[in-house]
Amino acid sequence: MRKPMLAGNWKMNKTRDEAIQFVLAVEGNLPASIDCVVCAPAIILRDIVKRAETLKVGAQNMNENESGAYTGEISPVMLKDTQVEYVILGHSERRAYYNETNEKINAKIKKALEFELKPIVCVGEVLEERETGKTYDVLKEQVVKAFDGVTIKNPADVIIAYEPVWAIGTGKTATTEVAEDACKFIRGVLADIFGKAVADELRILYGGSMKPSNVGELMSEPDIDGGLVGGASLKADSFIELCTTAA
Ligand code: G2H
Repeated sequence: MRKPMLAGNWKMNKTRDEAIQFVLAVEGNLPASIDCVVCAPAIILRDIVKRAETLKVGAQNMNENESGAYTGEISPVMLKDTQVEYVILGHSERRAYYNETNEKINAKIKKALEFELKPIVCVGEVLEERETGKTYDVLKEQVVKAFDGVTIKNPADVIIAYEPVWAIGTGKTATTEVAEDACKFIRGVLADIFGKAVADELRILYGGSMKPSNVGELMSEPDIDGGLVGGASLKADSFIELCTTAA
């Protein structure tokens, strides 16, 4: 059985005080039957980890090197030292604005697993790819290249997020059918790589304008195990509602 997950991706939002207020407001109000995670800006991770009890904590990115001359970057050693559990890798905003390639994301996944950080690996097509019928080719290429040479010891520790880029922050959620079809396809690709038994244990999240009003319907689909939520995860009451509805 796959444990559902609701992961908030705060992106470049929240000061330290705002984050602490959020943690204090959600603690005690989260369901135990799912993994409730916030992926916060690196500079406030330690403050969140210190106060989080049932809430789990993740970073939003990680450099694939352990140390060195990489100005402005955060290494897996540093994330480990901060005691975060998860790290988002390959988010479409990083692919689009910071030129992250499938090869780079592959190196990051390998390094995260080496340091026992649980990767949340994002894949998804842009609007033009969907409109020209290339969605499944793009998803297959992203998944195959991201996991090239990756060994999965514990499938519960590797998460894939399907985020159609045209649905991110636009208010346009993919229909439940479109989201399920893509997640099912991704699970099939993962089965080709790792075998069906492993693929059946890997969690696949949907992301893209997920909110309390649509999380229930999306998660009722067999291949959608949770959500990676941006905008609707920023307010404590909305995050609590997302988590309780997802549970
Ligand atoms: C997609 C998602 C969170 P939002 O990026 O990863 O953001 O829910 O705001 O569309």
